[in-house]
Amino acid sequence: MATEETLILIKPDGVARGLTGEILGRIERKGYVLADMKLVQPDRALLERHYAEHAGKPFFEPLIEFMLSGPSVAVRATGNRVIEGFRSLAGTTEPTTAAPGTIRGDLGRDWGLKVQQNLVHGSDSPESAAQELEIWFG
Ligand code: DAT
Ligand code: MG
Repeated sequence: MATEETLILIKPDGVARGLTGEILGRIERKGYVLADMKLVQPDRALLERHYAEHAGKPFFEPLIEFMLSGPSVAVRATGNRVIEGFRSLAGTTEPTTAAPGTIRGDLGRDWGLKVQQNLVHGSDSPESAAQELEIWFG
């Protein structure tokens, strides 16, 4: 399998809780390279592009509002099968049931109904990685 790149976000809850170093450390210890990284306060237009696949779903607006609530850390990470590999490190979407050992499983839980506060985002395919890296890094 070829070397890939992916977009990883440490979402506002991860940054606000001081988990940036912990999460970056897990990515690095796995052996992925942090090829580019920045703290970003995204605007609504950027987020609507990023989450376009979820437009119209009931959780879309709360998700956008949450992502606007504070800065995220955007990371361009590279490595062998990093797209699939980072999603494995992150764990499944709901923190309560994400497997222990994963970022979401170890560090997250559901804060009321706020499933969106699940600490991280990772691109889910080479196509979405290319699109999302363009959105966040240009
Ligand atoms: P993932 O982030 O695991 O790729 P996704 O792409 O399906 O999950 O959804 C994007 C984000 O939207 C997710 O990280 C949290 C939020 N979300 C997804 N499903 C949700 C739901 N049923 N209720 C509330 N938020 C949800
Ligand atoms: Mg997704």
